[in-house]
Amino acid sequence: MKLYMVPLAPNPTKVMLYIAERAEMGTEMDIEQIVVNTVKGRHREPEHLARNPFGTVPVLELDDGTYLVESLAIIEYLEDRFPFSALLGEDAELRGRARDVERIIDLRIAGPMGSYGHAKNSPLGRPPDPELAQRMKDSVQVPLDYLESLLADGRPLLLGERVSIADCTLQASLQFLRYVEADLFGDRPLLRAWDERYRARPAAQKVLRW
Ligand SMILES: N[C@@H](CCC(=O)N[C@@H](CS)C(=O)NCC(=O)O)C(=O)O
Repeated sequence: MKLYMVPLAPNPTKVMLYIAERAEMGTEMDIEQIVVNTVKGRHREPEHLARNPFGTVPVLELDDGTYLVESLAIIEYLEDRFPFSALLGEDAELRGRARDVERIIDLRIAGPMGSYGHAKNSPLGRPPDPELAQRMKDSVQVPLDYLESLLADGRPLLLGERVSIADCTLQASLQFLRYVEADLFGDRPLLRAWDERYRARPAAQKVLRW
């Protein structure tokens, strides 16, 4: 299989973290990672549009030459294909909770964090937009409080002792914020401690560059 990706972007990074976490647990998936340079606009060129008409990354090319173009669908496909020691957890409750927290992060935090980063200090050269930045900052307060409250029982990771797709999705967005030298955690010591703990993991050390 081949994963078309670009290192800094959150959606590819969450899949890369997932693959690295599985490798640390002993599941080698044999996925070649190929950079599509989005800064140079390669994702909008015919070669990439033939893989994914929406022109986004990540894209997973399966062994039969077909493609998956949604990051969560890619992760769930890999969970199904390599079920031993998978990240979602063994029973329905664990899997439900992992998906729930991952969706909250992706739908309520990741998007606004990306927009906030671009509004503050866009690596794509977009002009600063203080009004948008403030709106995005406001919109992540309740979901960040929710994550802080999850960690209040002393769990080391977002779902407990075991790493989950929620950790991968949140950390992928945080890397982008670090790159643009922005921070949205505010006064949330448990999330800050989680961030340090997660970044010390071998999988994170292998994938994260910022
Ligand atoms: N829903 C898609 C979103 C993919 C996406 O928007 N990827 C971004 C990088 S994080 C991208 O390719 N942006 C380039 C563009 O939209 O032009 C997923 O979860 O994979």
